[in-house]
Amino acid sequence: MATDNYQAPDYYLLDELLSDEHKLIRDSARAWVKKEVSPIIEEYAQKAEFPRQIIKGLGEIGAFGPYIPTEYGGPGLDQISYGLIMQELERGDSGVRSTASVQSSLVMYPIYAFGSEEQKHKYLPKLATGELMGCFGLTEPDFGSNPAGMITNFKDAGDHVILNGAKMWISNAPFADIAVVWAKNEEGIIHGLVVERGMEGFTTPETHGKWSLRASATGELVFDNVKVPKANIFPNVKGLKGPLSCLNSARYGISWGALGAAMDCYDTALRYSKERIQFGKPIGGFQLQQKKLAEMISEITKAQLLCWRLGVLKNENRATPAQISMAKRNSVHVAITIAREARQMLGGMGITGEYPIMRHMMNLESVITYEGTHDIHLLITGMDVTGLNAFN
Ligand code: TGC
Ligand code: FAD
Repeated sequence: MATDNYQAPDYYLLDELLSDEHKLIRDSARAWVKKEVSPIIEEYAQKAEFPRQIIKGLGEIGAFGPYIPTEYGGPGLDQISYGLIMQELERGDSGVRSTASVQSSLVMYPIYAFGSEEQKHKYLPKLATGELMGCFGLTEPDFGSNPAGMITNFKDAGDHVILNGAKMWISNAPFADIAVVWAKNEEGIIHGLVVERGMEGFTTPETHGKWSLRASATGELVFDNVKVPKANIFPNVKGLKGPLSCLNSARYGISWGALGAAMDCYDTALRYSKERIQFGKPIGGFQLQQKKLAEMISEITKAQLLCWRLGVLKNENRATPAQISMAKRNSVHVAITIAREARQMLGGMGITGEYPIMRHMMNLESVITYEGTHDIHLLITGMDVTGLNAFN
């Protein structure tokens, strides 16, 4: 990839809405991405491999469980800090943000919110540094948008349970040390449990052939009569609201993250438009190209405001799941639209790995699908405003 000259767009001076601490955290994450992610990410995406050497650094910049309290080894930051870190990571690559999102919102959050004190002390400090890595198993081959139908189940066997079933499309699965798994008990009630690598009958085959999120490792979780101690079951939650609560946190982070990818595409296209000469002048001087850039910065600015406001509400514990759905859907739509337009602005160069745009564009095809598809989030908003359920 060409040198990383990224300059973050801030058209409405939104930095003035951030505290000094927010800016410090954001700038540290930005500098870390420039140093540790930008130089290597194209190579890892091309070879479809997650760069595991960045795990330690992710822990050091506070990207694992940013809002988990210090008493459990987390950085104890607020929700805007969490959002800003996700924005910077996804500016580098959606796959890097994915790894941090899963670790933070889908593994550390449920252990923190629903786990026993013993579970929290056992796992959270090591997850915060990256000494342990986790994954989250909700989706199954036949139940994606409709996780309530899941088949994965466990049966009581004294001091442990016997877990059977399979999860697919699981980020971080191929290298995770632990998996937060959602499964039904004998009464058909969903519970969460921590399954550890090495438990007999638990395997994590890797998913190959992805054209998207290539620098993130994806796999299956297969449970063949796995003996899981009862001490690994979360005592404080049951039902689908358990996994859906984790998704609220992850979707919030994605709202900021996808904007990071959009900002990188805009910045790249803006710089290119001033340097690339056709018909005797920079292409940025043509009205058609200015229309694209003007629309990009307008959409980025609106989405930045939406995310910031959502962060304020989340800090006050007032953000609703439907508000989070709106922001996730909007940010990803804005980002994928900008990536497609920005790619065209670079002409043939836009399809090469010299620039990050095509990689962002392909990554965003996953981001618009996972954590609830574009359609599912629209239906959540529709249900919220009408009071009528269009899912079933
Ligand atoms: P429904 O009957 O509406 O609700 C069941 C129970 O859950 C409660 N609930 C929520 N609780 C917390 N947060 C939310 N967002 C919630 N939404 C619903 C609800 O109040 C109810 O509670 P209770 O006490 O009455 O039982 O459920 P439904 O079966 O009709 O489904 C609703 C629907 C379609 C919105 C939901 O299933 C959904 O969001 N589907 C999308 C699935 C999804 O997003 N999967 C993501 C998998 S993980 C992933 O993609 C990780 S990618 C990681 C990365 O790399 O970044
Ligand atoms: P389906 O649910 O089969 O949907 C297919 C199409 O039908 C979609 O367009 C959808 O919008 C539409 N549709 C479905 N229901 C309705 C309806 N009621 N009305 C209108 N349209 C509808 N899952 C995890 O649990 N953990 C992970 O870590 C994880 N990581 C992922 C990483 C990647 C790279 C990808 C691609 C996915 C990941 N997922 C993960 C799974 C992801 O959450 C699912 O792919 C997603 O929820 C959609 O499920 P599905 O693929 O089965 O699509």
